[in-house]
Amino acid sequence: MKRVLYSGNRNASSWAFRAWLALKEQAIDFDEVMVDIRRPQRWDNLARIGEFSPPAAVPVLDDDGFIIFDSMAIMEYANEIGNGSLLPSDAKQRAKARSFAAWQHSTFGRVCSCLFFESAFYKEKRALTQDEIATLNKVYDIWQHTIASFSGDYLIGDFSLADIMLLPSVIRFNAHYPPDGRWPLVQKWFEQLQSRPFVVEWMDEAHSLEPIYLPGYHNDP
Ligand SMILES: N[C@@H](CCC(=O)N[C@@H](CS)C(=O)NCC(=O)O)C(=O)O
Repeated sequence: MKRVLYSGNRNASSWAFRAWLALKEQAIDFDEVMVDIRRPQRWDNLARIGEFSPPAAVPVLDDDGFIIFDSMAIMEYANEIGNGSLLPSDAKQRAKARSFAAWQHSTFGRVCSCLFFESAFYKEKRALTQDEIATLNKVYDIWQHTIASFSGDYLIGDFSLADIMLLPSVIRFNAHYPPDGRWPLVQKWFEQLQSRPFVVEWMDEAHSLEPIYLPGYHNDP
């Protein structure tokens, strides 16, 4: 029995981070193959992934020859073969956790899209525009309200797939515009999330790497 996660660079692959973290949090054994997704080797490396996984992207989980692709599917699978604790037992709460996870998986990347995951590791961060600040204020309001309505330490009560899905956004936003005292529950949530041991493990490695500079950060918007 061999389980292999094809993952990506710690300071670039936010989708691999999510799959990796869900597996780790569920104490599931796996080996990891790091796929270098930096340009220009990215294209050859991902083409090799495409030989066994249709989207030719990471993450991919090879579970004893059975291929599961896409971060969301791997996270759900980790929860199902683990102890199931990453989704709330209450149906409405579970639906809300899935709502936030699905939003991140579909269109939430458009929120301050120039603050990509890689930029969280840049030595010099740029100042945000007024539009970006207004957008993040709204996002922090939504998160504050959501945390308050479930009265737990995480977004939807206990630690869940919603937290894992949102974590890379938490990291990129926090690196540029940490929540202040207007959002005390968001501040606490950010601290709790970022101090989880496996998150610290990934982030320590990410910070030790040479930053990956991408166009569009300093010029935009
Ligand atoms: N929806 C996919 C997105 C995966 C994805 O975009 N992965 C990036 C690396 S973090 C990648 O491999 N991209 C390849 C490409 O865009 O061609 C998932 O959730 O796993």
